[in-house]
Amino acid sequence: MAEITFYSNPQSRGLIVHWLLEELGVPYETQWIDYGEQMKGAEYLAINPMGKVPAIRHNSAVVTEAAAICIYLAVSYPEKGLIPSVGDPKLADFYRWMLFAAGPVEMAITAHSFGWEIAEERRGQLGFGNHEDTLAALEIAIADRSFICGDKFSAVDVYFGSSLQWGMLFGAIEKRASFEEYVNRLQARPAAQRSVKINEDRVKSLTN
Ligand SMILES: N[C@@H](CCC(=O)N[C@@H](CS)C(=O)NCC(=O)O)C(=O)O
Repeated sequence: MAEITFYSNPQSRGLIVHWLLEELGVPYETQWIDYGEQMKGAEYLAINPMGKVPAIRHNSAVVTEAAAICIYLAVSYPEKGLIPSVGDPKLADFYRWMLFAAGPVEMAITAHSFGWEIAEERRGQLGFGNHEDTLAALEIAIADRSFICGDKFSAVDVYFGSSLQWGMLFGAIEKRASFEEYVNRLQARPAAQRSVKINEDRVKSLTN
């Protein structure tokens, strides 16, 4: 039995974790969870009380939240080189931009997508400040480097890159040249392509 059980739906943020699992190349077993009854049923709520995917079980540990899963898996398999070592200053970039993507970027995308008007004087109270400042920081994170942690791809690129890709796809993040170059570089990775195919095949199998 694989030591990782991965709970996902092919049309979800589970794609982020799926990509990371393919990058790691460790055995995992996927349990597809349908939206609705199954995701909100007692059995799955015992895994994630939010009734949302993705989630993983790794031996006896359960992890939810895509960003937390990315960090957890990268830390759990250090030999795969998907997180800088302790003592390497690049580890600061790893944590900093992972949580920036999970917090302020996610919030900026949500606010934009839902058309939330934010009064100028309330911006200091908001973790993402405003949309423009968030995009400017995103641009700084990937300026003059191939990946967030420099020349070397890591798990933060999986999460950060997915946020950027989806934000642009859904029109919540404008398509700037640096964003597109970075995302194209990531999408060209065989593990990213494999994960997309697995999920597309799953969608096809459900519609046929
Ligand atoms: N903060 C969570 C969000 C997870 C999430 O919202 N997942 C959506 C799919 S992308 C979901 O499961 N929605 C089903 C529902 O809430 O009923 C994460 O980053 O993992």
